[in-house]
Amino acid sequence: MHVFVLTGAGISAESGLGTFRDTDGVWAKFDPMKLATPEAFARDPQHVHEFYNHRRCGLLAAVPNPAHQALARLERQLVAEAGGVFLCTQNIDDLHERAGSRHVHHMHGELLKSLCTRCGARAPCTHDLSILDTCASCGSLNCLRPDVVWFGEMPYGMEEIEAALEASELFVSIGTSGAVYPAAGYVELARSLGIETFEVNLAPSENAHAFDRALYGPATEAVPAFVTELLEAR
Ligand code: BV8
Ligand code: ZN
Repeated sequence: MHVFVLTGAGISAESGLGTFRDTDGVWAKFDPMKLATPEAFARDPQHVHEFYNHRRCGLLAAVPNPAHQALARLERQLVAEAGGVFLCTQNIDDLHERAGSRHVHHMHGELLKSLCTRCGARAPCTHDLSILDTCASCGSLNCLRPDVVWFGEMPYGMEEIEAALEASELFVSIGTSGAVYPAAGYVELARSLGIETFEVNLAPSENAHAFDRALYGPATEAVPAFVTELLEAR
């Protein structure tokens, strides 16, 4: 069985990482249009660096939760049966990987990587970035940015995502509000392909109507329950 899983900030909420649109979410304190756009970075790069440096510190102190671990268990079981999980995450954290998921696609990039705006080099990044940094590959000064996809920028691996979705028998959306495109459009694409759709979330998302089935509750309870039910039902 091949399952396509889309995750959002809600799966990492109980690991202590903020969501975007909940009342106490990250964007409630910061305006994304002032921080998560290339224009914002061009206008005030150090301010944007400080926003991501703060979130990187938080991530390094966080640990995966039972929801991340349940998806890693699902992947191990299905791979053992010649199936698999295509885990497409909107999140820029590495909690899926630290929980043991092997095939993770970060469509919005990764907070623990830097990207050189001059030569395109990517490098692991667990430290603060600033305008005083130089690129280890090309030596340019003040050219590094977090390797994340900002509003108005093309998400990573769109063709790979759509090919994986077409090859799946089940589409599962976990911990996302369904507010940001193109990720929010994947459930409609799944439906148009005749693929069963399932939502696992704290509360119904903006596109809850598009799902065949749903399970609501905190991810640390709902995701392990969902995985157990899916593995037992086959
Ligand atoms: C694109 C990375 C062109 C950085 C993010 C005007 C100008 C420019 C673009 C647009 C525009 N108008 C519309 C657009 C398109 C735009 C968009 O969709 N805007 C929205 C606001 C309308 N999209 C883009 O710009 C994208 N690129 O369009 O390029 C293109 C596209 C296709 C083809 C060709 C060209 C790029 C978008 C990526 C932006 N980068 N993040 C960073 O992280 O700082 S987006 C950001 O929001 C996050 O990454 C996240 O992925 C995304 C969605 O948030 P969620 O993950 O869903 O989190 P949220 O807080 O919203 O919801 C949390 C959910 O969890 C809730 O439902 C809650 O109930 C639940 N929850 C909470 N606690 C728990 C829980 N569930 C379970 N358990 C819990 N404990
Ligand atoms: Zn460079």
